[in-house]
Amino acid sequence: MLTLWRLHSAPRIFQSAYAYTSSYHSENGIYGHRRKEPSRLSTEKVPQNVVTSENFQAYRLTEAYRKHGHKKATLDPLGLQHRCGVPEIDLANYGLSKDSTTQFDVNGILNNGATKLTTAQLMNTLENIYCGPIAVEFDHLQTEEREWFAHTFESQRKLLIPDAKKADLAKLMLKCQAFDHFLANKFTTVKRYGGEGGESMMAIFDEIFSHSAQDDISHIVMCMPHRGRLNFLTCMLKFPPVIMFQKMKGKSELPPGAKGTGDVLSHLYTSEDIQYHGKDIHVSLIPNPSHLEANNPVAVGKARSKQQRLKVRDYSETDTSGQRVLCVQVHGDASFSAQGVVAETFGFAECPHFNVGGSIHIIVNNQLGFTTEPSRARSSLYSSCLAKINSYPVIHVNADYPEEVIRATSLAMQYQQTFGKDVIIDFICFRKYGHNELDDPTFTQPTMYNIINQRKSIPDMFSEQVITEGICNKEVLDKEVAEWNKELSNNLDMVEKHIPKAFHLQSDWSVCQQAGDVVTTWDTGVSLDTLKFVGAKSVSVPSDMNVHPTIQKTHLDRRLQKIQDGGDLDWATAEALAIGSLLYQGFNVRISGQDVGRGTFSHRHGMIVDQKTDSVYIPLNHVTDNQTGFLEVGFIQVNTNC
Ligand SMILES: Cc1ncc(C[n+]2csc(CCOP(=O)(O)OP(=O)(O)O)c2C)c(N)n1
Repeated sequence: MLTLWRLHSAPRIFQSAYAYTSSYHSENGIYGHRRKEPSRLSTEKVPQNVVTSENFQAYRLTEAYRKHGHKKATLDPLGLQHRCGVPEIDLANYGLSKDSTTQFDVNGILNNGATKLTTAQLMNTLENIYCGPIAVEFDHLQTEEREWFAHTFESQRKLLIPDAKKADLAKLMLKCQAFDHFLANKFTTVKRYGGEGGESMMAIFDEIFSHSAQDDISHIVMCMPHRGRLNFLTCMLKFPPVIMFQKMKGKSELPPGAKGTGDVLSHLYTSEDIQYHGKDIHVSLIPNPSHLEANNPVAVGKARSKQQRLKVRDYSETDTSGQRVLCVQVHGDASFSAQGVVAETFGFAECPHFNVGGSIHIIVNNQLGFTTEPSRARSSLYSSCLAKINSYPVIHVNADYPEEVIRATSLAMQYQQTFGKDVIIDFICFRKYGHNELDDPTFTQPTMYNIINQRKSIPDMFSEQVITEGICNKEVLDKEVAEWNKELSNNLDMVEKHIPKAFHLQSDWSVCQQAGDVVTTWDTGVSLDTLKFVGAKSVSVPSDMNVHPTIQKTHLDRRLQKIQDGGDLDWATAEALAIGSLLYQGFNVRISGQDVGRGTFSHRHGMIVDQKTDSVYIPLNHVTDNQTGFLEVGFIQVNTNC
């Protein structure tokens, strides 16, 4: 458990956070809704020394960095993001020169304690604050929030993280890494969606719990997709590894005799009391559905119903300021920007009877959605841009810097607690392996994985840092990992004997019944010769193409063999025959969605990526020389023949 560390005791001013007076008919009070006071809507406070003096240029430059500094920030641990220049922060635009010796009075302009700065000093200070491993987007906030944000971010930018906290974090991340290594060794064929490349997300959770304890939050409701979920469950939420191991060995998490097979490994969930700073916090990590982001509104709804039970916020007869219940929503970068339910949930976030006083959003941004790159997954600059529909602030942070991750989280918590609104942490990391560990990401991202395969892990880098800084010695860290490995081994030994307890269809759910079986039959008919012809074409590529050797062997060669043998066809081949025969007859076909080129289960390979050039070839668009129907992967096309 990490030590007490309080950055800032922010006053709660929920009642002034709303810009517009609600015209809701129940303004005088109705169950589950309390009227919010209108915002002060103060006009922007231009510092006095600016209005009257030559400091105006310094003020304008500072404002430019506040707005545009994020575009220059060093956010990508892989260094792959192509960032163009940021002319908005060029000194020349403000009539300033680096070489000038004139000193500006920045007291009241900048909030980091500086008073007199030359142009060069001011620029360096602003670069350090706004263009480093944390970047903030807050220009779109309402005025009082914007002022608060600039002040808090600038004044806390370099706040020291206590040594004990750093040591604890190094241990926590090493445990997280050791857990992945343990699973990789003992369960070689299991899809675990490991946390490797994003281990510093544990720093976010830890900081949220730590702040929550200090802010008297007693209940946290969380939703979270697959990535790093098993690590979080075991390393931080005390989930018994033995149950996980049983699941990995093909056993059900349900007790013997229970009707049902349980859910998949990455959907396991828990409800647990954890202790921080001597206080209990009840954390519910709700079940994870396959359908990404579908559990977001469920988490918000659950948080609200807890507020009802505890009679706080909208349900309190006296006090609306106490939070007590916090909703934390974890997302993937591709799903956050792609899934409509995220926007829908934002749509309700500030509405009467839906508002929960703000959620903390964490986008675990590993810069890939399965096989899909950001440029093909969204149209916005950042995955997080959707949050601006409600004018929520966004804090981007580079996962390679765990201390910065703590600072980013602290800022997010302070904002949410101060204004009772949502805030987004865009945690930019990477994915050490494929979407799951059985997947080969070099099929589709050869260049990116060249970089990933050559770099050090985040826990190892941070451990080296704390050792070098003399905060912790190697033996202590090694011992921590050894003890954890022993605990995991002991749990593994218990797998055969452990009997899980029933937790499904209990209490309120006892009225539910298991669904019966469903049988589906279908029929189709295309001539065998056409199918054989199309099938062979679906795996033909130009002779000079550099095909990934695995795809050559397991996809192209194997399918050709199956077609020749005339049997034992797999799903993807059947699909290729169906699509190909339509194209052959002149119909267009489009498949829309992320990963449709390669296929979610690495089965389709409708597009083949050249291993040297990253260029893409779609075999089914070359079935005949005079082909008129084409396959389109990933895009929408308006055509009555589709
Ligand atoms: C609604 C929905 N569409 C597609 C999928 C298939 N799918 C599973 S994970 C995944 C990629 C998600 O990418 P991202 O949100 O960035 O999370 P990551 O896996 O990279 O952590 C996809 C497309 C799904 N589970 N749910």
